[in-house]
Amino acid sequence: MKNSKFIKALNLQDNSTPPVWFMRQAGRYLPEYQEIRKNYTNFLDMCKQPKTCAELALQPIDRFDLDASILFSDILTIPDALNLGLAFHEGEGPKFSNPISSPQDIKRLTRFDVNSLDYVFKAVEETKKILPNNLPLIGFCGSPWTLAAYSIEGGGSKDFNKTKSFMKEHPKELHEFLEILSNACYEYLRQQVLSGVNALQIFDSWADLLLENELEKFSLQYTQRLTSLLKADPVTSNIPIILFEKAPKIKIDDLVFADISCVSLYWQEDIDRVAKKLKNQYAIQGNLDPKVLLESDELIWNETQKICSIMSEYPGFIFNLGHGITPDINPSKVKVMIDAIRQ
Ligand code: 1CP
Repeated sequence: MKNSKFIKALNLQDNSTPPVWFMRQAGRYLPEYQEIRKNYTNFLDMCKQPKTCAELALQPIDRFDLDASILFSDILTIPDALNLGLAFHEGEGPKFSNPISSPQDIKRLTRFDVNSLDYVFKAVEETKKILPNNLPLIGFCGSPWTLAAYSIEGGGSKDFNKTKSFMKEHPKELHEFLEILSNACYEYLRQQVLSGVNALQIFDSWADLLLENELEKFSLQYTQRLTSLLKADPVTSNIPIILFEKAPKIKIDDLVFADISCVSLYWQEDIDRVAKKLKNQYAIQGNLDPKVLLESDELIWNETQKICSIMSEYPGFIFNLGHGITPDINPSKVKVMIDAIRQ
């Protein structure tokens, strides 16, 4: 694994061409994904089939020969394990039938039992069995804050107003919930590592809901709690951690901390500026705007090469998108981008 381009980059070693993988590289934009997906009404039922997860994780690797694979699962498995009743209904995003609506709901929460997520750890094992040798597998979780936001909101939302009110009205109980989630994320990632993942990514996908003074208090503090637990544990202490923050109100270069090996830059970040600040300290992953993949081949080629040329002297550069691939992307456009990186 040490010789994989992806792991080398995470260790700030140079590569002749940057390693490449994409957030949401498996998913609805791929016809071979749709072919399997149509056998399930509820997406979560599909996530509970370890062999199917392995097959889905492998699809983008087979198609594009990427440098890293990511576990096929979802960040919302943890709130589901806390009995919030997750389902993905036809044509809708995630919905919790039993969301956190009051402080009492937090007091009443069932204790997190990592074994209830055994289907995820089996998926890791199955994926490792069929991945090419030396191809790293990334495990992941949502940040405690992002998981809390979904749990309180009861699903996805444009404005997350319920979450914002809960934060104002019940900060103490929210902190208790964030602590529960931090410990759950730690146990969850630890077990993913024991099952075979080679790197970890933490998705703080709703960092942008928080104002500058709230971000530290409600999100970073708990992500740091999680990473310090991982770093103190011999099972996980050597596993590189990648942090994705979506549009944080604190500058990303002021926000990263020593437990992190790599920052995954949101597409709005100025990669040139951040690279100058973080050089020789952190690997950087990013950050083409996924919407560029809706444009002409020529534009995709140019925008991809622009990023590669800015980062050509940066030890530890990993090409990625600045957020996940969306279902409206044509896979042939992804190929254009990969050719531009490897040219
Ligand atoms: O109907 C379908 O086919 C389900 C679509 C889908 C897929 C393919 C969902 C529902 N989740 C996933 C897989 C997934 N989710 C992966 C593994 C696949 C891969 O990356 O190749 C990963 C890493 C995630 C992580 C995830 N889930 C995040 C963090 C990344 C990000 O996009 O910021 C988030 C926020 C989720 C929640 C979620 N799960 C699914 C949807 C549609 C959403 C977003 C809900 C919303 O807020 O609107």
